[in-house]
Amino acid sequence: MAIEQTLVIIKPDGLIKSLTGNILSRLSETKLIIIGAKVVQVTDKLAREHYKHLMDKPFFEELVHYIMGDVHHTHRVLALVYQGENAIAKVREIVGDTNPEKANPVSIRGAYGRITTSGVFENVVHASSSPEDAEHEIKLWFRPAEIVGLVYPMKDVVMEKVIEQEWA
Ligand code: IDP
Ligand code: MG
Repeated sequence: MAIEQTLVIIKPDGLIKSLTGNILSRLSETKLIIIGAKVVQVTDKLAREHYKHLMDKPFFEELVHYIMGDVHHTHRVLALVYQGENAIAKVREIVGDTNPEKANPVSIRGAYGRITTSGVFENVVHASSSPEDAEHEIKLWFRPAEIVGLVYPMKDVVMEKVIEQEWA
């Protein structure tokens, strides 16, 4: 069985419902290890890139607002990278089906997700669904230095005139 990485995002509804600890406990059942974790304020650009496979869906604009936190008035999500054998399927199993009404009731989405009247599935967590998606998503959400260990090939880039923020 291959060692895989997978991206998990605790979406704004997961945070606002105080489900963070519960979700992390459920995911720890997999015995996978966390190799990256951070709180992210999702930009419009990141939201559209992350969900670009759904660009043509009628719920796309609402989905962008949802992941950005506009709907739940909390502009943050918790992004995590899990690593281990068969990580993608193991996490998807605990996370459950995309549609919370169809998801196994003991899965995270089955237990805590809901369908809004406007039709978006507020399903509490994101989890990558294939090795290709996982690689694309992890590279989109994390920089190499934010991940522990060599996960994907890296390259050195010489920066000139980079302005970064420091504590004042
Ligand atoms: P996934 O999150 O299970 O991988 P995707 O098809 O990648 O499912 O969809 C991304 C997100 O878009 C879902 O988690 C859900 O929030 C929302 N979504 C997907 N399909 C629908 C739908 O048919 N109606 C409403 N919302 C949807
Ligand atoms: Mg998906």
